[in-house]
Amino acid sequence: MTFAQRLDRIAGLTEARLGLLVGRKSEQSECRDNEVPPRLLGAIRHATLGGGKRFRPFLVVESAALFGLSERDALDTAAALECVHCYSLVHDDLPAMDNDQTRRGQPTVWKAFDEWTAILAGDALLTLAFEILSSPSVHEQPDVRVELIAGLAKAAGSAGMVGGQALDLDAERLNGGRVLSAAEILHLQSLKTGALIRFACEAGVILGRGSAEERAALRTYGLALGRAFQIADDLLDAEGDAATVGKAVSKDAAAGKATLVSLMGLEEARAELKRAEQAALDALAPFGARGAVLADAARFVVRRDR
Ligand code: GRG
Repeated sequence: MTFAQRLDRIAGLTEARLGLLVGRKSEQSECRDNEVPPRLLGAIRHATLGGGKRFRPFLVVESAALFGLSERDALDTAAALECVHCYSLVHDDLPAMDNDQTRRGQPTVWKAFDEWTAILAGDALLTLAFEILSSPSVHEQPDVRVELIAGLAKAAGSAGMVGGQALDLDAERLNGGRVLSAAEILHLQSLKTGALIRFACEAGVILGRGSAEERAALRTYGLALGRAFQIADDLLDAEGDAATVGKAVSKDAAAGKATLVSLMGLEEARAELKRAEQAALDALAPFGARGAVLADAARFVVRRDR
């Protein structure tokens, strides 16, 4: 199977599992009672289904595969993480944040529904993630489930993704035009984008009960991958095509957003992207040939056009 086929396959599995986990109208679903208000349920389904690369679920499944776990063994953890990612996109698109109209080639949730429903759909997805992780379907051992819950909470919270989003918006709106340094930009991006990507890689070690050394290696890989992912995202914003990317482009410069592209220009940002790719590849050395799929994932991040 090629890398693209593997990514597609895991995206399909994630989509199907999420479809069940978030609930369906007038049907008994596996993990929810049947009392989700229909309009809210519609917004939750709009936010989670029918699009997205499912790159974080892919990382969960493939990092777990390093320890001999099947796709099925890792899928609910992958789906829980994707719920958190989807919530973050829904909230990021709100008028008070990025004020975006299009996401994954569709109207954003607040455009398709309204602002309060988008806020509530995001809240519901964030809490659903932890409901999923508490279920024995994630792992039979409670201590593994608790470690996943704690790890995801930390990665998503105020010292992780939410903290990075706060630093990003403060820099854009409160800093009185002060230009952030490269170190400050990399720090905020390592939280905003990197924390969830890093956790996706660590989740496989937690599920597979890997050693401290293996965890450290995947953590280093995840951090470098997250950095590469964000730089590639900034390059796509500067150079990409909106129809292919699935959302508006050229927004960062217009908003005065602090990115490596705005600070250093395209060429230096591309060089930094290559350095991050190499750091990710180097971190996989302890896994030898077993790390080939994750190595392909790093190459994919650097070359992606969406
Ligand atoms: C609102 C708490 C909160 C956080 C928002 C995720 C995020 C933080 C902001 C999104 C803005 C953005 C464009 C960040 C850059 C990297 C990123 C997370 C891109 C979107 O992820 P993809 O490319 O999206 O994996 P798909 O649609 O493929 O899932």
